Amino acid sequence: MSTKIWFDRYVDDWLHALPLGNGRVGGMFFGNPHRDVVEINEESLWSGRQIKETNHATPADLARIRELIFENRLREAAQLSRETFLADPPRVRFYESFGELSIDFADKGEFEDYRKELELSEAIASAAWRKGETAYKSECFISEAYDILCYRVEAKGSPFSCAVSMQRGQDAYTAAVADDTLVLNGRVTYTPHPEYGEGGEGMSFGARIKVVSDGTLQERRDHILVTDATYVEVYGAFATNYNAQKFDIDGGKDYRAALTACMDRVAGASYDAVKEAHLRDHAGVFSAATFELDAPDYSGEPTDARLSKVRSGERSDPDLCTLYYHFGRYLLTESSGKNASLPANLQGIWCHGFRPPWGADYHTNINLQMNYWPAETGNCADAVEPLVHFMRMLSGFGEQTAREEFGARGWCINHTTDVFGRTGVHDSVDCGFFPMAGPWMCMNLWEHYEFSSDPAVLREIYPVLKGSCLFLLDYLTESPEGYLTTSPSNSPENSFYYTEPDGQRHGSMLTHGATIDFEIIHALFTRTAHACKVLGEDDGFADTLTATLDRLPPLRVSQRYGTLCEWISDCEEVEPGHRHVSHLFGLYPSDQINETDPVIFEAAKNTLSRRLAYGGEGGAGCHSVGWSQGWMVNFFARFKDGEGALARVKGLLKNCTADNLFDIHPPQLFQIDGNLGGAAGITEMLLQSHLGSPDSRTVELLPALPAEWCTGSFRGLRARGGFTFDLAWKDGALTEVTVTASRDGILKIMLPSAPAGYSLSDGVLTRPCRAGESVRLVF
Ligand code: FUC
Repeated sequence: MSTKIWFDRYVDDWLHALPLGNGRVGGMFFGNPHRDVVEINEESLWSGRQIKETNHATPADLARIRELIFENRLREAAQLSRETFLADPPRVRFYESFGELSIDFADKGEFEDYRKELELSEAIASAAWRKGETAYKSECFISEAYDILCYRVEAKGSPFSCAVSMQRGQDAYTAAVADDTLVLNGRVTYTPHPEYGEGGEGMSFGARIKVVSDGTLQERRDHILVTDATYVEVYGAFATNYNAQKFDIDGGKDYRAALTACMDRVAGASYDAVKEAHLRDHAGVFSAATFELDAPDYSGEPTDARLSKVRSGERSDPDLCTLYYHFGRYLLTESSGKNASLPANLQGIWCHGFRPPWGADYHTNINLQMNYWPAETGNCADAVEPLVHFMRMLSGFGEQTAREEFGARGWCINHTTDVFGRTGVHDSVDCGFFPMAGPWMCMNLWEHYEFSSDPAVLREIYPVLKGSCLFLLDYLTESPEGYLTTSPSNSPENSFYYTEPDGQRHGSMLTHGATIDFEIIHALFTRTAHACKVLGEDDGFADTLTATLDRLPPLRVSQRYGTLCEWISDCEEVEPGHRHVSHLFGLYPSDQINETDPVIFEAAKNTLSRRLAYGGEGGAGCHSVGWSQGWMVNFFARFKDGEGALARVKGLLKNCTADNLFDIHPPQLFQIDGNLGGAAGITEMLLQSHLGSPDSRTVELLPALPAEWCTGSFRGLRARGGFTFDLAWKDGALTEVTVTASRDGILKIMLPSAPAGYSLSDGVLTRPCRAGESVRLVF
């Protein structure tokens, strides 16, 4: 089982650096023997501040836009949407790097015997090298308990000298305030821009850096000079005056006091004690879910070399899949678990510089949702808590957007948002008009409940679910086809051809009734109706939701392509290999499309084959975009097609993975969703629990096991209903299963044969379980 990413050469590239995090503070460890760097991030450090975004939309505009859409005058509809609904400013601002902590070694001589690694089970990155007769070793971790970054370098041979500094490169000032202490203070400044709005001064932020060494320490203007040392320890604390309870900068928040408190806390502890506490805390997080395959062990080869052999097709390396899984789960726990108060953005918490791709914002037409897919199955549900908070906050901000722009009750958000609560239509009306983002996000919250089966979780999320349903009830409108429909609508970022009344043919994203909308509504309404039952409230509301479902258009098979129709009409696709496969939402993450309806299930298979046939590598087709490949692993797993799913895992590794295993979106941009969607897909290949209804789900074990994974084990896989599974299998067949129930419930497992001492009814083992009980099944 590989749990280490490692290299035997130094490459000065952020995509060769190794990520560390405690949920709130992130670091990218470079391990550079000449000038070592840890690029620092802090989850809340964004440019901008809370603003009231303006637009001119009224419910009357919405009515007119709908008329135009129903008359197929989509260009006019888009124009009016742009004039009325597009927010001012139209874009959200950016998540930013905090700056660079650097350890600049005086000796710039040649180095040899280089090695750099990240041990995922420890969350410690380290590097080792030799300069002449002197052997160096550096290491870095970010403590949860002390909320502090710790770096240590030591030399065996001759003593060394170095300069320790923390620089941001803009809007901050670093000063040495004692022989062992640096202070950085800054205020985010941002410039006016027609797309991003007014310029101004944003949040205040700061760092304290403390240096400990057996050498001589001297303060210099903006750095600490260390001479004659055999070891140097650096402690870094980082904070801003952002307040996640307000979704805004908080003038009353004294981030300097927080930094001092951090430093005081660590001052009384030795490096070893802080490290020990870190190892202990992290061991619990890591060991909650581990995946092992009986496969050749290539862990003695550097990770980039292993990856390049998989890329070239020289070797299949199943054990690399286990490393990819552990890394995906690690990225989620280190960016959203532990001390996090904000959810993982497009890059988790790791970003380079001040203008990361897509601002490293929150995209909510697939990306933020996908980030959390591995959390429940992968036994790290705590990492979902920041998302629950985020959604509760956003639902408050989204009430105004729902009321003023849509004339609707409840709340809504569209396809992007930030840490300041923006909920309007952003970027462009084509893809930006996506009020289905909120209902879709509710699915993540629902899974948080259904996997735990904890009514307290349901009680907490219910108002968010209900508000989203209220919005949809008001947003749905009668369509010319005689159904209730969403309008405007788009099937995220995909276009179809249509003909305007004047006979001109065009492509458009804007439409009414994209298939995904109805699948999302189906998922949300059925679950919310169930929630009413569990909580024993809002009976009438549940009835309204159920009755509304009957008036939605059904899923349909395209006469043109034999696929599932992506839109309400059987349109011609502009880009058949598009990266979004939104109309398969009902297959995964939802459960509406499954083998109980073979016609629709077959059409879903055709949909995926067609996407893949046209999705060519290069450009932004489905083969080149990590998150798209990651989603497809889950689709194939739901088709119970292990080889298809593995092919997509390999597609991820071959086409969409950087040397440090970061997921890549073309052109060479890190985007964390592929890592996380891929990790979710891997667990979906091993265990599924979506069949049935929230009342009663049936677990399937090894539903999509490829031949290369025929022997292995997984500890800590979670299923809906509060069950945790340890599985072992050999030659494709289960050998042993241990299920632990966290709550009283009925366990139902579909099995090919009865385990010793049990019998099956229709291939299903049914057994009531008490909370805390473990059941061992031997085959
Ligand atoms: C969605 C995708 C893009 C990209 C962006 C951040 O809009 O269509 O491919 O992932 O989010």
